[in-house]
Amino acid sequence: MEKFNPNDTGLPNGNYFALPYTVDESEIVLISAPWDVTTSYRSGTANAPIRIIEASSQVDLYDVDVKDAWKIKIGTHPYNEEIFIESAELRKKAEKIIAHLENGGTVSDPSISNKLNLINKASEKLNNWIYDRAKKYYEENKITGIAGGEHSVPFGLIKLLSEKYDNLGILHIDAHADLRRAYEGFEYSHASIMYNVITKCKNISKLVQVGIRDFCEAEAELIANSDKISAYTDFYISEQLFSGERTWKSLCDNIVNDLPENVYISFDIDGLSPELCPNTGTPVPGGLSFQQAHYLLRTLAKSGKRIVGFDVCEVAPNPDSDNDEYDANTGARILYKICCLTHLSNIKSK
Ligand SMILES: [Mn+2]
Repeated sequence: MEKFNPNDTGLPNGNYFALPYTVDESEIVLISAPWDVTTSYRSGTANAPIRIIEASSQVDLYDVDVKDAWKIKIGTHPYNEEIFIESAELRKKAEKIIAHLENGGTVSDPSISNKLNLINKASEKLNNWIYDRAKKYYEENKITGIAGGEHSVPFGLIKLLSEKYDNLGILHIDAHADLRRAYEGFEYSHASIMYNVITKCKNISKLVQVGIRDFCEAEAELIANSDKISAYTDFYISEQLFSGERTWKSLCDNIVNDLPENVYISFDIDGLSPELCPNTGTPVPGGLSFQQAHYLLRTLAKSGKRIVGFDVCEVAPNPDSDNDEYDANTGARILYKICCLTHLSNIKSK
């Protein structure tokens, strides 16, 4: 610790941001979830945690909102290689299921339903693993963040927090609504995370979605008919800004006002403009700029509301691409900003 110099480039040590803190002494613990089983379009996000760890050693630790931000004790839960290996094996089965469905098959065909069962069970096991790890950390008054992996991975953490807090709100930044019911037969699909959260977790008082721009009729109906969901779609946001009706500040104030006191941030990297995450699983034109996302997160942290947990998902470095480092770089910077703001919001609300 005496040797740590926040002005140097970080020396890779296997920890996020190359920070020197142990998990025991940390106030925030990051759990890696290298899981990529149900992504439908382009895979690769299982590589993200390791690649974000690598890229994060290049992130400067100065933060405009937190003095001496490098002193925030951010710890790294030991990387669990077994998750990565199991994910790779299940991914092959998932690809067979997806191909079968694309060729007109159904989920109830016997060869398929067996594979589906296996995947749904394994997803549950992962959810429980994260739930148990995070539970221990919250008992020690630590906050947990998850680095995905596909967007199904935070379910266990959100479930835990929905039991811990009477009214939990979710700030969900994403290109997709993720409100599909068991997409392609996968009960814990990346495209179903918020459907599962809304239907299976208690005490979720509000889901506030920002940047969504690619969703189906049934999801639009669910949003329209649920008083728990507020959606600030990409169309709505850009219309308000282009017409001069609203400023980004006034939209961010509204978004934050819609949330209760305790807030979980679920950040799908594809909520950002795809130039910032060119290799993500399902990139969609449009989306938030990096600065808009920053401003929104800062507005939340300074509002007096408390960030109680978070995830950053769907970062998808792709070794075959020549710009793949950029995805991990963006992911690392978003993750660091959320860590800093989590710290800030918890000091403020004390
Ligand atoms: Mn998502």
